Amino acid sequence: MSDKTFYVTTPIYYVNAEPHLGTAYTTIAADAIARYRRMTGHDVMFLTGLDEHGQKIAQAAEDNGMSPQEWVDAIAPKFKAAWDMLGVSYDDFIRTTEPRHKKGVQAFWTELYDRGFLYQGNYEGWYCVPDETYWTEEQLEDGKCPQCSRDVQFIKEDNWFFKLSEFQQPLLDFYESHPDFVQPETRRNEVLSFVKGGLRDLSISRTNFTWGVPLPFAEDHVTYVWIDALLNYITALGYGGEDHERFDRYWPADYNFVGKDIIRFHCVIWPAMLLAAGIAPPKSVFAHGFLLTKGEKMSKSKGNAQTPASLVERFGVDAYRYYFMRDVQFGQDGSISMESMVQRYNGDLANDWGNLVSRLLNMTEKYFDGLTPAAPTAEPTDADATLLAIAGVLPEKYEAAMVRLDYVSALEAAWDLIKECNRYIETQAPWTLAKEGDDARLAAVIYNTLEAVRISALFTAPVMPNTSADVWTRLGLGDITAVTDIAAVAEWGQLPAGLRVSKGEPLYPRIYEEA
Ligand code: ME8
Repeated sequence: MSDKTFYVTTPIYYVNAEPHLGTAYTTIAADAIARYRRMTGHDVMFLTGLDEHGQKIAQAAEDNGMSPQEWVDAIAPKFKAAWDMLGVSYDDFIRTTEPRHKKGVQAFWTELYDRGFLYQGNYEGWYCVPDETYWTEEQLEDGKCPQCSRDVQFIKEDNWFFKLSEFQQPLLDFYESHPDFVQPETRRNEVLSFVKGGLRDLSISRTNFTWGVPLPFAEDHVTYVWIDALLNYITALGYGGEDHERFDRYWPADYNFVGKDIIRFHCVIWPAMLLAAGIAPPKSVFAHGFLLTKGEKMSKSKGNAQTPASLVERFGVDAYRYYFMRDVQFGQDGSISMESMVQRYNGDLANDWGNLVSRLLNMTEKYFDGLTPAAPTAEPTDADATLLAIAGVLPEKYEAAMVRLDYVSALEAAWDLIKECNRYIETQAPWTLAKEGDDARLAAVIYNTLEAVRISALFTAPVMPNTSADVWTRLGLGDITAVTDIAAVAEWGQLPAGLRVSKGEPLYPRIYEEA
């Protein structure tokens, strides 16, 4: 096992409804970096899962005439099926109703209790069930939830509290000494000004319903669902259980990926909880933006959410993944539309990538009986040198983009090579070389383009794993998912001679219909 570890997580999604484009977006982004890190030789742990407790879920179950457990058991497979359909290569899938999680939550409470960070008090204030968030009277806007504008409930309960207010300075010190903790920069500023504004103690238990993890020292209280949920990132690794080998190995996480809607939980409450328990916070919380359709946040509650399945049916899995990673800058809001999806598909995928592979394999079939020619021995021409140079800088450019989670630039770097391949074929015109009987140059041109396509497939693999595996198979190469040193495998000249290539169906048949 590699000693370089990489641990990335998605939020655990509420099981009040089925997965949609927004939740799929975070999950695909996490999948792409997880896949890439496996290709750079990291021992990767990629966690996703479900947030199954709390009032909102209990309510959804009741609305559907089921017990909460029946309800979550009915919805959970839909998430797994959606992620399987989207090629999400998670290493673990946690559900907060699992015994391993409950045990970890209780161990955490015992730790905080022993350390003196919990006390009993009365809570009086407002609560937004859809957001599972407490609000004070002053925070409400026109008497509604300031976040989602929906109705709030007044609650008055005996609760247990976490001394969050004691963590203002420790958090500010932590942000100072860990400048990469909150990403991107704009989010960091938002978090800093929030914490500087002062922190109140946090109610961490509820008594007016039972669908949650009981506090070990007060069994009539169930854990506030957000605390329950945040702990998944460590309970999945065995925190609080007998076997914490995975916890020792992977914690602290490299990234908690979240949407910008939930940064206060992840960048304020979460690190404070961990500091209180004597556990290191994650190295980084990366907050991405919202997918907007016609200028509005797409969400389950607004009813403007589409299912990933409907788009996958139309465009295919890899095109789906490509579109969201290529068209929306990770960290910023991005508008998505059917028009731009069709455009990306036809332009980048059908024309640039799919067409290149088809033409090239056709020519290999036609001119070389479907066998890869040998690497050229003649001096490279200027055109060859340009192609080689672009292939040569790709690993570094790609890595530089991926350490910033800049998927757009990473894909652009891969496309620099794909586009150059197309230019190269046009300018070198293998069909003319064939006509003129210049066999040596023809072999050189075909070899070089095949080699560049082999390399392009490596760097498109994290986002488009199926197509890349397919391209490698068509080239007669082995299993691309077995690559653990992408930079070494991408070194020029490794395509063997005499491999049998196969043409196959077009990778991305053009879409003609109107958006
Ligand atoms: O908040 N654009 O779960 P959730 C982009 N259970 N991403 C979006 C999106 C949009 N329009 N809509 C949703 C929860 N998301 C808690 C999390 S974690 C310890 C507990 C994504 O089902 C985004 O990642 O409401 C957001 O953070 C997440 O879905 C919220 O999912």
